[in-house]
Amino acid sequence: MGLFDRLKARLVKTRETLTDGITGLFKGGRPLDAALLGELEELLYTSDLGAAATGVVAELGRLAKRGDVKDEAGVRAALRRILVARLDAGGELLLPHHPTVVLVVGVNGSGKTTSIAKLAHRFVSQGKRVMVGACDTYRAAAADQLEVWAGRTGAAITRKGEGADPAAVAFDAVDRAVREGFDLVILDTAGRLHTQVNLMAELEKVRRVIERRLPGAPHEVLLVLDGTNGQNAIQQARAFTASVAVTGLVIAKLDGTARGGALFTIQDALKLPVRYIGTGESMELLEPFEPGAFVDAILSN
Ligand SMILES: Nc1nc2c(ncn2[C@@H]2O[C@H](COP(=O)(O)OP(=O)(O)OP(=O)(O)O)[C@@H](O)[C@H]2O)c(=O)[nH]1
Ligand SMILES: [Mg+2]
Repeated sequence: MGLFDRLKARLVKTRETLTDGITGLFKGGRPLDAALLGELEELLYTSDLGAAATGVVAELGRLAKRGDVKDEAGVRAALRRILVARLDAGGELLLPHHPTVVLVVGVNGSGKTTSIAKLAHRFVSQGKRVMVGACDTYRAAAADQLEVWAGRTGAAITRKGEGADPAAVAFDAVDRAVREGFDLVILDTAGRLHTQVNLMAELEKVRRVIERRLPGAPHEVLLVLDGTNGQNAIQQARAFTASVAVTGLVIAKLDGTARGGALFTIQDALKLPVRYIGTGESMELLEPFEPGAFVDAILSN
């Protein structure tokens, strides 16, 4: 199965809602008029496009008025173009620094540790020297989970005991990576809610300590969002962007959700590029985000 087929297979729920919905709208040779556009807007809402749905349909309406879009095929093609243009892909992580330091943050259970394992796998497979740092020191099991992944992927790990200062782990990991010549350091952090003020402040401290050891680092702060959370992810994400300078998004668990459309609202609201999407639990199931492929996967029939 190629990458596109896999993505299609994983986004089946979102696609079924959208494509079957569009087919349904034009059933019986209905003309493309205001009523149909209104129903299309509702359909986009249902697919969790949220506020983005209005803008998308307004644009379609303008095209229809000018006669540039006339029928179902035209609507599908125009919708594809409009949706692709609304997405911002961050592209594959580049590793311009040695080491490049990536801090990973997000709410509880969003998919941080799994996404880190996937990233480690990806870059180890490319021959890079990768280290993961277990800055989630609240549960011993968290570092154990990361260590299992490190073993499977061939990444090195820096960890300390339960209850250690997360910033101290970050410092040690970066320090060791600098001295031992690693290409990439990925730091796992404990999940936290945006309402937990102390924990949000802790992220800032982790960041400061990293920078003290390696000026310019962390080079990337990735916020991992749970794709099944849909619109809720936005509120959570805002707090993270306010506390720590998030540079990009990873949307995990896009498989098996009818809410793939939330990606449009998330991008609209946060203005942050999506670097990767997670489409399953195993370590190969992370894809660099490609707007064209993504829209095709939720729209093609
Ligand atoms: N289906 C699916 N499951 C995923 C994906 N990414 C993560 N998961 C699952 O989501 C659950 C939580 O993942 P973790 O990586 O442990 O999440 P976390 O953000 O590190 O959680 P905390 O450290 O507790 O905050 C696990 O059961 C993962 O297998 C994905 O892309 N698809
Ligand atoms: Mg975790």
